[in-house]
Amino acid sequence: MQPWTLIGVLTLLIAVPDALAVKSNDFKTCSQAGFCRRGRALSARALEAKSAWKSPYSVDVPSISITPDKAVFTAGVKSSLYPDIKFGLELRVHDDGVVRVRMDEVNGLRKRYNEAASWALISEPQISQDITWTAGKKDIRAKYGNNEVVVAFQPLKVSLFRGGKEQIVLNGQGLLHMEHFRTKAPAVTKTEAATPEEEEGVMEGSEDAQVVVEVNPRAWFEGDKEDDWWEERFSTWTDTKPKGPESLSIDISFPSHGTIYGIPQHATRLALPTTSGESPTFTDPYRLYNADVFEYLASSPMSLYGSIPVLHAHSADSTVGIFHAVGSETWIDVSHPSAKSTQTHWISESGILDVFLMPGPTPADIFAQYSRLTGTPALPPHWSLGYHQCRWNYISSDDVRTVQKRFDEEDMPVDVFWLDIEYAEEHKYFMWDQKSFPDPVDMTNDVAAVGRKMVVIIDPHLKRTSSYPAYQEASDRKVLVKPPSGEGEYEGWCWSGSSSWIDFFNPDSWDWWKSLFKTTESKSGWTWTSSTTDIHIWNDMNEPSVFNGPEISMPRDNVHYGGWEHRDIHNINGMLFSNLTSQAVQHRTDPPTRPFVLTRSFYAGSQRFGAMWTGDNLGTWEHMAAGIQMVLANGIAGMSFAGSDVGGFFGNPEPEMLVRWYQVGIFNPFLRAHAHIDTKRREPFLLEQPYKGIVKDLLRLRYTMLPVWYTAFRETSVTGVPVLRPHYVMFPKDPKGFDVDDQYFIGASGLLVKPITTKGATETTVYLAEDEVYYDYFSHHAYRGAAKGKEITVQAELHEVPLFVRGGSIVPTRERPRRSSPLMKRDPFTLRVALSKAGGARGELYLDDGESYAHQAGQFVWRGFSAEVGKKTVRVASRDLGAERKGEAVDGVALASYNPKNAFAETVGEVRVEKVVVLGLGGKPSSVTVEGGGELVWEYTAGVAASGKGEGVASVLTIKDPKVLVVKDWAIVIQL
Ligand code: NBV
Repeated sequence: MQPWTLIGVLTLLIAVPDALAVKSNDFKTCSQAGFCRRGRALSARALEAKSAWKSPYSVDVPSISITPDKAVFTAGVKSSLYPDIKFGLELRVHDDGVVRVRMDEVNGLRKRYNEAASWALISEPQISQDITWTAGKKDIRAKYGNNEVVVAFQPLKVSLFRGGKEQIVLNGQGLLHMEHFRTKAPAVTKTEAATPEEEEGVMEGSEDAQVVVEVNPRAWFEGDKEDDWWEERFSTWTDTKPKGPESLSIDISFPSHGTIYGIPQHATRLALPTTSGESPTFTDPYRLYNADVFEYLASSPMSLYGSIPVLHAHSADSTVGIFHAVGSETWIDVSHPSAKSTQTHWISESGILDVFLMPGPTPADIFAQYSRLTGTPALPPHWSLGYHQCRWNYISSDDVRTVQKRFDEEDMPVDVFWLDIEYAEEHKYFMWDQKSFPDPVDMTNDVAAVGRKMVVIIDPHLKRTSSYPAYQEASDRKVLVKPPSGEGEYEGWCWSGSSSWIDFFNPDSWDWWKSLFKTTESKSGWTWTSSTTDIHIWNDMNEPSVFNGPEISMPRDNVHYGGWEHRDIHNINGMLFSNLTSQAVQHRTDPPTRPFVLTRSFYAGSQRFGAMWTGDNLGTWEHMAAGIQMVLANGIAGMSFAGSDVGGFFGNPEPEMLVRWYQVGIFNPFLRAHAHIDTKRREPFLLEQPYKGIVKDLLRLRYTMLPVWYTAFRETSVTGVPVLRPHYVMFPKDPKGFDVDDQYFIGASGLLVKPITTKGATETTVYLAEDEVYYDYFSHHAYRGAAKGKEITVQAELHEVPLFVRGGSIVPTRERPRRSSPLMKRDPFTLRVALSKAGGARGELYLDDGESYAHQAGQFVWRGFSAEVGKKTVRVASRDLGAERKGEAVDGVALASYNPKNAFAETVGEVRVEKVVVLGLGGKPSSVTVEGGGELVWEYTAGVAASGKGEGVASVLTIKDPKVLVVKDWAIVIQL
């Protein structure tokens, strides 16, 4: 039987449901997860008790201590319910104003998982040197700059103030509850719940579990029964919960912020809808529990493949953020007590409280603060910003060659061909199926002949057979995840049948995993000699997805390195796989090469290791729109290099939908078409006209804009400001833009796009947030926004994608169609100068070799473009930003070692600017010259001036071949 026939059968059995809908029964709702139910019950009791509700947690004042450098505060915390249980609170103020609040149980029966941050953070943050502490009777305050953090003693409450205004509050609603470790008591006798008043009399000295059982005086707070404390069932699975209850509940409020964003990944609006309070949009909290959710819903708080516990709270005058470094399953309730405030309630299954309060005050500040903690996105290889052609599956090496040939025949650009799981014999990744892929190295070399690459899938499940080196070596090294007994190897079911999983928390697995990817032979073990360094990697199924496991994942009581249970690290697990794989790909060559690794599962910090995609979307219009919202949300949590499957993974999109999906895709940072094995082939060359021509133009448009994308990626790799910028990031003070999530800007380029995601559309509205001129990218029609925001209506027939250049921007492009992006390396540039209403424009261009790390040693070209409008002249100039910014500390090494005559710059030394297009001039020039040179060839079409009030086609000055080089300083003078 052919492997794909087998897979067809398998998918029918495992994958394809009766109807296109998520199998909700496979996944828990909050009420089916013991700790979530307990957490929500706690908040329900608090709500009912109103002002009588009082958090039992308080600071043990005599234990307070502050380090001599004044930056670290520690204190004991007590719970009035369990006086003998000790908790420790630690608060640190970082030098950028971020406050880290940690709380753990001290000398408990067991240890809570406290290593989540160590996987997410790039280094131990610098502690502030500039804090004044003032201790009062009721609280202690740390003042630094314009900020103040206040720790109230009884009940414990931590608040962050800026400019005297309360911004973030922990435990303001009294929902903090760290379930301490306990010993299992005999069966519970149900008793009446005691009131807080009754409680006071009985609780002294009554920490003994036996007393809890008989009297249960803590019921007013904890509930009156041991709800799934010691064992939990879901469907046919039983979680043995050997550690008993250890959940963590904390309320985090934003008293002056009415909109929140973040906590990806969910298929929801960017501005997060409510889950509690009055008439919530969703009835379940947002869930963070990395899961392979089959045919997920386009609007739902359900978990998806990745989890980033990062949230922005936003208002017109302030943005603050929080990052909760927790790796276990976490549910987050969101409500708005008023239009201007937000309350959130975080309920985690295990782990310590480790919350970073990011003071903002702008979205850009939050990106900087979060990047200092978890790092910025890696600068990807340049080719990876091109078009990726994938499907499950290209079935043979000849199939790959044929597909490549068809692209070339149709003159459609493409950079990467992908192989899904069927390349691997019996789904033993790395091992080519000899019948279908007899010549993998030749195949890859054929693809690489025009600079293209291949991406091949490596999933984390290892087929348990001694003939499979990856499994056998892992088994010999004892680096596989263990079953609940802590002995032997956990065995689960996945594509490869009976499988085991590497425990990447075990450092012994690291160098070994990296060695597998070497393309040369090694004496010490198996290496992938049947591959080449033009093959990069796709990590799928790393939530991990386990077909016969609870919620299609690993049992929570499985055991990892250090004795931690899977429940403790579940959300971090996928990140370690892509981390190690990306290191492996990086170090195949000496010196290292930039890796491309696509991951489905991710956590805070995953941005350092590569790209992600939004998983198995459906070929529906709703999913197309949701994809945009998800890519925006992932971006603000660090994962800028993101995209969703073009065409939709499931289904057979009709041509209109496919065209619209390409319009979405070319404006995603990661552009890949992909399709399920049961779908019809849908490579763009298979389309009929006019669809084929439209998609070809779209792909070419993407390639013309690669300089914009790469420049935007350079910036995010330094500042963390996302590549796709939603309105609240661009215009934080404009409340009308807070809910906008169907249009966005690309980096700092000034390009604004609104992809169409509805059937039959012929026009759409676009929101312009400011009193500025915006030019249609294609027709040069000038539209005017308004100071208080304005909607314009624009044409959007099938061949049209609404794309605008914001007045005041200079956009560099490369307009020569090529088969792949490496072939464009020496192509000339076009500059679109879009004059602003006030006159003038700015732009940037970043170039480097796109593959190595030489840019970190100063091998790059970074140009700044400007247009200055004077009374009688407009001066368009290019200058060396690398030299200008050299003194700045932003990206340290690279800038400091920059030399304008670096070897990379020499390789593009002859590259010209072949065209300059100036939009919105006030009138026909009398002459156009290069400073120090003669008259240039130019054309002028009269039209609307940027400085005027009119709308309509803008005036266009086209300067042909101004004979200026991209690496040189120059100026073009336009005499009016
Ligand atoms: O490897 C097969 C697929 C893959 O094509 C898809 O992109 C992943 O998200 N994979 C999931 C496993 C099976 C999905 C039904």
